[in-house]
Amino acid sequence: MTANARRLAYFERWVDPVAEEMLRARPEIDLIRLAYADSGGDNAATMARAHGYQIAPRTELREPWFADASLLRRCPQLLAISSTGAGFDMVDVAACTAAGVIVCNQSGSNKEAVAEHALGLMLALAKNIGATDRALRRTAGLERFAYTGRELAGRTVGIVGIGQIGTRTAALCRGLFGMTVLAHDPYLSDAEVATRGAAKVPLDELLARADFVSVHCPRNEETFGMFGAAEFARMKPTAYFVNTARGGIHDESALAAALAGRRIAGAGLDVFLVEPPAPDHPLLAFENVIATPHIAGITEEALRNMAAAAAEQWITLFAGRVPPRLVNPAAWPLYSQRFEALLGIRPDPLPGGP
Ligand code: OXD
Repeated sequence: MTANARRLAYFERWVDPVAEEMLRARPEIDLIRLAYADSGGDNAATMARAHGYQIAPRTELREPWFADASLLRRCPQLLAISSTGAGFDMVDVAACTAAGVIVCNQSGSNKEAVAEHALGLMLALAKNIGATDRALRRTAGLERFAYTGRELAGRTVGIVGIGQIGTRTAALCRGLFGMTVLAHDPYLSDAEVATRGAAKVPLDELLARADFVSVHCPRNEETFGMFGAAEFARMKPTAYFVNTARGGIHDESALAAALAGRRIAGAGLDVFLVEPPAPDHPLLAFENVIATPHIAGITEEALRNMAAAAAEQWITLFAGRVPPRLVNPAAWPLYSQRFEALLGIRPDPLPGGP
């Protein structure tokens, strides 16, 4: 270990051991594994001295280790927080920016996995794969014509949030099935959305035209509860709703009401407000719902990609360079001062940034 060691803490395990291998090979990094079970003062003391925190996904993360204002007060040496995957909804980004703590994610590392899963849910819904699989296991002499499916070819998909995963989903839908791809993304111009393979439309138009609505935006203050009764009412009664992004973006009671009232044809859900959902969750009672337990982004390939990307990013940022997936560039000036005070070198300036 060198002087001015960079202390990087994480709980329990990385999603793939490649990260530990990469980080343990770096003499300047002191990689510290914590266990939730050691809930006494040890975790608190270690976290109070940590410069970096590799935070677990919301589903696995335990209190009091969410990255909120309270954690930032308890960890005065913290310089950076990095998420497992693309999502960082367990981090209070505004509080981090105010405290001069940078937030990084691993966006792009699991885009193939999630896009393929979204497509899998669309196919499973349109062809009644989940419903017939369940029915076959409990019913003899099943009447197959009761489960006539539909094809994806030539249909319209509406992508909500066309970042890396949305772009890959668009490419699969277009390339494999010749689907028309619409996208709603308030942060991108018509031209940028076009380069990502979709026609930019307002959300209302997307809902009215799409045969499949596929959600790929982050969960934040703007998107929490974005799909409620009014949005489901705008969808076609033959259309399917698919969410592989985050629970909470759709209102679960409103979705259950839309399904019960046959206002939409079905839903494919990889994400829930509380995960994993209880077996008696109301949405799991619908035959036209196909559900998975937030596994879209965790293929073997994606787990390795995410772990390696995170480790590489820690090595970059601890060397004082700009990390490639910086979420809050506004934190950079204060972060740079704090980094220099704690670790003795001034990080590089942000290209074109504050
Ligand atoms: C992610 C996820 O955040 O898969 O990338 O949930």
